Amino acid sequence: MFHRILVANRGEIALRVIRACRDLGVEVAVVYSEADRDAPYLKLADQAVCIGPAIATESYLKPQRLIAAAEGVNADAIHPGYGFLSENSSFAQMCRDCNIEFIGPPAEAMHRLGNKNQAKQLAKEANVPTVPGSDGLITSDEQALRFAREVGYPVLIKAAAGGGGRGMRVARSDDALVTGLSSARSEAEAAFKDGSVYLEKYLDRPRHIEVQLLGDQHGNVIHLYERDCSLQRRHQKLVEESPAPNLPEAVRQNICAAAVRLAKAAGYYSAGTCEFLVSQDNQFYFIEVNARIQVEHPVTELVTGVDLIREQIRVAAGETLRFRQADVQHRGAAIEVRINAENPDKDFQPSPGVITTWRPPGGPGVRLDSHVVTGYRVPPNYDSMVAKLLVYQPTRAEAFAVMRRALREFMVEGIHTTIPLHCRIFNTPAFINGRVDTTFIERELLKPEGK
Ligand code: MV4
Repeated sequence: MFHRILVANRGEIALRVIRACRDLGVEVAVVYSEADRDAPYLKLADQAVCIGPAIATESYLKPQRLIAAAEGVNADAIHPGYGFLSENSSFAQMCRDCNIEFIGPPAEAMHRLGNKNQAKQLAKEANVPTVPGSDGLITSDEQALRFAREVGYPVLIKAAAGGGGRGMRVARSDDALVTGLSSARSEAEAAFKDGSVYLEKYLDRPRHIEVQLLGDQHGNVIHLYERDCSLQRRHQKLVEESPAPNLPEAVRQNICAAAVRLAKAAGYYSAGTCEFLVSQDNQFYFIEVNARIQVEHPVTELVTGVDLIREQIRVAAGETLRFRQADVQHRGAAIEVRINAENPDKDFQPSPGVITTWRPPGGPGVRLDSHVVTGYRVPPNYDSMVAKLLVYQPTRAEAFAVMRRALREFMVEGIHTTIPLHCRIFNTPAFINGRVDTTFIERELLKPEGK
């Protein structure tokens, strides 16, 4: 096991990793920027190291500063959390070149899966269903038009280097396809320094279902079942749950088995997620791999009883997975909502500032993952998430009741949050009945007459 881990992140995930290190009896250091200087979780680590100014490109996103911090505290591993450098294969390689273990997948697997087009090719080789699409990258307008004629409109233009919806364009006609190709290319070139794009048939109102994976460095890979993350706004997830409601058991087993096949084909280890789109008629299609621990990992921890951060650290240290697939039991229903410092009535405008009242819910079946305390100042520089509220109950209906109760208990003053929006979501019949898809939030909750 490691002697000392450096947490190269901030906020709730930094606290989550500090807690896992304590539980494992591993020493832990944490980095912080000047904007996070007074963050209360810093005191829960053995050491805290300032890595630069508030602006992330000069602190949390600066590989050399993080490596220097790790060397300075004599850490033998870095936990990247999510976001920032967590999916940067060059950073992973740089850590290992400096004899510091990167707590994540191998750099080669990260590199290959980071390109969505390559990930898709790999999926096909592993016999994992993918959305009907152009075989490989699009190199001419003629090739794109030919594909669209074959599969029919609408089609979706995707950036190979993209992910989370960046560099995507829907095209419903030849004209829109040609203009969309050129704008998607320039957007991707500007954002990722890689303008390559590919095409897919555009699926109508798909669900977003992802499979949690865990692999060790000895070739063992298991899944920890699925999460439904269909409730999103502009590719920002709002609610995640497990099991996915109304998903036939046979489809569920097939999706989970497909995810494991892909991870094995990629030589993947550590924690990771395989994302799928699931059509209205329950066909599933691989879209991308998230080569990191995700925000919503506690949903899976609740339904399986596995501490994913702890296991991620163990496998990074070279240990063999402690469970076989048959040992992983899924029980009950878990739901997570993301509490963001945003004003849902003002187009989700960020709402940083001092939290004057912070009275989180508690009681049976409630878990709150948050770095916030009363008096905490939400800095304007980073992601706006201030807490993840989770509930766990034997059934989905009971989980909904506890979530409504917990949302009512939750008192926050001084900033706006997404709590009122969640109160509405959990009283919307379509969601209560598990009829969810990726257009639900914008269709059911943010339509003009709904305001
Ligand atoms: C799609 C799609 C429909 N058809 N691909 C959005 C982010 C990226 N991970 C993939 N995304 C989508 N790909 C095809 N062929 C619809 C989406 C999509 C979406 C996917 C997951 C969660 C939310 C979404 C919201 C809008 C669109």
